[in-house]
Amino acid sequence: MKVLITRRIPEVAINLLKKNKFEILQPISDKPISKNRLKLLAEQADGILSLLTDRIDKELINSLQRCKVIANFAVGYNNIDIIAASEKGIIVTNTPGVLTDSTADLTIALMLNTTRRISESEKFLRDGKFTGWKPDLLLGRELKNKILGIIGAGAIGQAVGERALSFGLKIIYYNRSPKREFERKTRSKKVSLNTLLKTSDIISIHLPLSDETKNLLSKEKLELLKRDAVIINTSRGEILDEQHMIKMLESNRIYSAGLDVFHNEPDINPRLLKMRNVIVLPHVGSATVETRNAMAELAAKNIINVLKGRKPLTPVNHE
Ligand code: 8YV
Repeated sequence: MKVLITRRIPEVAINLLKKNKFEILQPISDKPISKNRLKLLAEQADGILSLLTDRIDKELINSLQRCKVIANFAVGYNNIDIIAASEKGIIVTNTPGVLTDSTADLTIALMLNTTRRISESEKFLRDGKFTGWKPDLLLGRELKNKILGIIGAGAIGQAVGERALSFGLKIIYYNRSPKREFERKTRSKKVSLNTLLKTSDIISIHLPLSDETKNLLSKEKLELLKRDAVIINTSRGEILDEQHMIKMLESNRIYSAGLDVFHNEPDINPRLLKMRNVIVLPHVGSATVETRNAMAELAAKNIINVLKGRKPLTPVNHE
């Protein structure tokens, strides 16, 4: 049986698949695969190991001849038309759990960076502007006793909350269902989205992108934020109205933003690059050696399981 791996990923996945006697179809290039090439190779594949940079839409899914499983190398799967896959009886899997800690760590790094102006301070020094210590040089804000609003208390949101507790942050969260164990551990409280936006000093977004969450933080919702609020986003750019957030940052209506995700990646709105109070990162939430290896391994195991007639480890659709 043949498995298409759409782009170069850690060797561990390839080794595992080969050990299980699968033939690998893999374009050599490290660039995202073109639409045509994807279609051509996918037609021959029994399983596809896809990346967030591949658009697996209805048209592609309907053209698949023998594919039984699409294993996405990501926890998010907004690049795949799940309904079309389910209709065709194709199992889709993702990589939850293994990237929780790396993404939560990066979220905290962005919180510290924005509030303590780390990137800005470093640039200041590198630009030769550090001419001597001053009592008011590059003053930031403390985390202790500030209110952190976690939007989406899934695994990553909760891991952020647990870390935030040790910085003295007070935690509130917005989620469909209450998370009692998380509340107990972090002394946090579930609130409505509006209350969260109105009361948080820092908001951190941890929702998957779907029709319901797209533009959840609309212009109107963003306007509920406190005057000096900080926005952290390590989930998906499209969850908020980026244009409006930019306006709020430009006019200092909010304090700062730490962003790992954007609308139209990798084409970042140039206005974001000009502001000193914005930290921009190239979608590196899960970018550690350990995590990327674990993601590759989990994706490969999902393919192996399905193609050997076993249950997938982490399915996102159910037969
Ligand atoms: C990855 C992510 O950087 O898992 C996700 O949903 O956004 C990140 O972990 C990316 O998806 C790798 O393909």
